[in-house]
Amino acid sequence: MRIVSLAGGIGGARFLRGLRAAVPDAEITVIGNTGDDITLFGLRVCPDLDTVMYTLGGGINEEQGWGREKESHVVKEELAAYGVEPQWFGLGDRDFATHIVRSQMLEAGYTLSQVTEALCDRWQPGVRLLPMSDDRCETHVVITDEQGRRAVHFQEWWVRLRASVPAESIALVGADTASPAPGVLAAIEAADFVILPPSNPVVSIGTILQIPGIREALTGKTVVGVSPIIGGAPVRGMADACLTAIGVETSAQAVLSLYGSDLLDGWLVAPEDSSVALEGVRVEARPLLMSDPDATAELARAALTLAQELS
Ligand code: GDP
Ligand code: FO1
Ligand code: CA
Ligand code: CA
Repeated sequence: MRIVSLAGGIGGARFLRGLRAAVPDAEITVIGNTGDDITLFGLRVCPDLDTVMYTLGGGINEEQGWGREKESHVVKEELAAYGVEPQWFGLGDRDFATHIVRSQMLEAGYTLSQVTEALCDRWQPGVRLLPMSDDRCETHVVITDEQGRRAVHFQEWWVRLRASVPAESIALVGADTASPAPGVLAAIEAADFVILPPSNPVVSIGTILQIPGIREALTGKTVVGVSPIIGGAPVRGMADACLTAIGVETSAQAVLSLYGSDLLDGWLVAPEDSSVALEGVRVEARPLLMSDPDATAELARAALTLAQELS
């Protein structure tokens, strides 16, 4: 069985862990969001790729959901002692090593796909992890604060401002000229079906869908999505602030309509959202909380079963 999944960070990674457990023999290709990527201290940081890699590779900080377990922060403290900015982004020592390897390889001329493959050689995530694109495209958010109206990097809005300032708009800078990374379109083409985990519909899945060619490639496939919104609120994170920025209500219904029936064939919602409907899409209610590995594998199995029924 060949499965393609698009993924952001925490929601995507946790779902994928359940999917891998549900179908250990399947060939799973993950197309990861790189819109969150940022260069800090001269190093390239790819939060969502790393979250997937560490989560599936057994190195994630489980409570936090991102970064490494058993982490220390000596380098961060030393950088702060020099007054080096930004001090609002918390890179740990173990995590720094990943960014050093990545940056060294990028500097030597390797593509992000090649670097990701090399990093995954160590972590053995059990899936093929591909960045959505090897081209640099980063999510920016237009805000108005005491410095006036300006665009800031997504990480500055998300981490420094904790999405407390309304996002007036969200844009993926560089998307127009970006291409899908090698293997992305071929994996979609070869897939038996495509599963959208409960990742952020705007800054994770929505970002990947903006890379020219990806959405079009998905149209011909059987695609099943899992709602990240339960009973009018995101399970965690600030997806509501992102949805508001693009004029979409925070509900399983509105996210379904946003994706649309040209993309989705099936949509899993929580029992409290069972009235959700859209012509051309089979909607089913299932427990959507990824509270433990068993519940997550059960959710993945439900998505798979629906995809198999629809394909
Ligand atoms: P991020 O990049 O770290 O923000 O992670 P993703 O984009 O992959 O996923 C974030 C989304 O996951 C949020 O909108 C959450 O609502 C959703 N999410 C987190 N945990 C759960 C869960 O247990 N069940 C469901 N259905 N959604 C979840
Ligand atoms: N999220 C935070 O809220 N604060 C941080 O200091 C922070 C550091 C960080 C370092 C590496 C990494 O891979 C992720 C990190 N994140 C941090 C998460 C990151 O901002 C994610 O992109 C967002 O949570 C949304 O996906
Ligand atoms: Ca993310
Ligand atoms: Ca379809």
